[in-house]
Amino acid sequence: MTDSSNDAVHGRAAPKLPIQGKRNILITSALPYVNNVPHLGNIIGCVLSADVFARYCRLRGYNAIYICGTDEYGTATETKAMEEKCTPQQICDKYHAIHKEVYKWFNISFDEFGRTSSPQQTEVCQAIFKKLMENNWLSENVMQQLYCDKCQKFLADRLVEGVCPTQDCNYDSARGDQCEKCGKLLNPIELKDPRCKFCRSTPHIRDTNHLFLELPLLKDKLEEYINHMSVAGSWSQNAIQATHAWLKEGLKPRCITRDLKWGVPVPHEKFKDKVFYVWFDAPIGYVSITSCYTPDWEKWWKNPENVELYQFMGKDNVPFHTVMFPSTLLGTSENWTLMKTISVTEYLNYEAGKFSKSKGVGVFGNDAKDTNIPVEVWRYYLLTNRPEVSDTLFTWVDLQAKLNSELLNNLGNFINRVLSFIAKPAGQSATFGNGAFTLNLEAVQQILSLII
Ligand code: B3M
Ligand code: ZN
Repeated sequence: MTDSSNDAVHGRAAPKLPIQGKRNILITSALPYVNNVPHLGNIIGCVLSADVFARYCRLRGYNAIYICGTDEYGTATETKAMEEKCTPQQICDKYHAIHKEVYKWFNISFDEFGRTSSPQQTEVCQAIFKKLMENNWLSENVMQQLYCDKCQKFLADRLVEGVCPTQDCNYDSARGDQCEKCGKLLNPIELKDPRCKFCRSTPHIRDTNHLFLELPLLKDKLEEYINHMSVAGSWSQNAIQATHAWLKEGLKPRCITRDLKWGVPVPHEKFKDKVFYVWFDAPIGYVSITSCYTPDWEKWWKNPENVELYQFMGKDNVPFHTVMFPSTLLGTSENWTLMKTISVTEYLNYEAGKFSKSKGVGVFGNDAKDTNIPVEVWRYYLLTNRPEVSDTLFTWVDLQAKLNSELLNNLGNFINRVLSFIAKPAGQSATFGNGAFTLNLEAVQQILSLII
């Protein structure tokens, strides 16, 4: 038996690998998008919750590793790069460093915090794709998409604006994916008078070929997995509900390619100018980041008999982890470690509304640090206020009240009383440091028996 986690005195500890006969726990938290600074909702929603679980596992003596990193590809990054007038790579470098810094301040105990724009990601993602291709789980289909002649590119749904097609709405700045005024989900080609968000010119419909993962053909394997694991791993109600909502709608083939540049290239002659859809490659990030942690990553990821995979995330990410990602892995016919337990949070709201990265509403990781309130207080507050079964609310007044009543009054008082009690010289006592501090051993024993 080799537990090598402590043996590297110099620099980085040797990576942990599964140990026969021990509980081997692989923990992940959703990979945050790299286009912004994380806010408190993101922190409690994934990284902090998983951190507490990882700490618990290590204390229990389980052999656990905690893997996370930034999700870097896709439209969101390309758009941010346009806004900040730099390259997607520069955006990723900048925000990856910010995320890393914020999580370091929050004392998040990752074993590896990586990124999805790595060569390892390309390698693992393309290998999985090739297996899906070999096994005939992919199909080709023509889609109609808006193309901007001036920008010379296909426009992602959110990058088209126009008049909402809903009769009573007619909102003139509806986004291609959804009208913000009436809430209707849209297909961008339905917009009246569509405009390119970058150059304001009128885009045109063009045919474009894409690859689809044939979820309907994978249905039986997938349902067998869900039915078994949701019981074995005690999935939370919100996870089960979100999963069944997807299944009930009927599984449709899902498009896994995009007409973008910033992504993992599709290794296929016909699709070589395209990249994988960000939600296809993002969960593969868990695997590729583990491969940056250890070259023996397969011992974690292709070892379902000896490894338990626990995944933490916000509720909007559930179907990607309970339906899409397992289908991708099942489709390879390889022996992957599939998720056993999923821990899902609802939303943490801010004062009266929602945290919003794009609108800059809320408390962001760096704001928390700048308050000079110790990180333990933030960790305590967020964890006791964790939106576990329903949304919860962050307010400054509540933070102050909890700090004063629970931490200072209750816990502070308790510790203070304990310390004064055991320091009172009575009965058999032990003296330390020139008699300056005397311990009442009887009291110490009494207290210890209460605690242990
Ligand atoms: N980046 C969404 C999010 O940050 C997405 C999660 C990926 S998990 C593989 O909420
Ligand atoms: Zn344009």
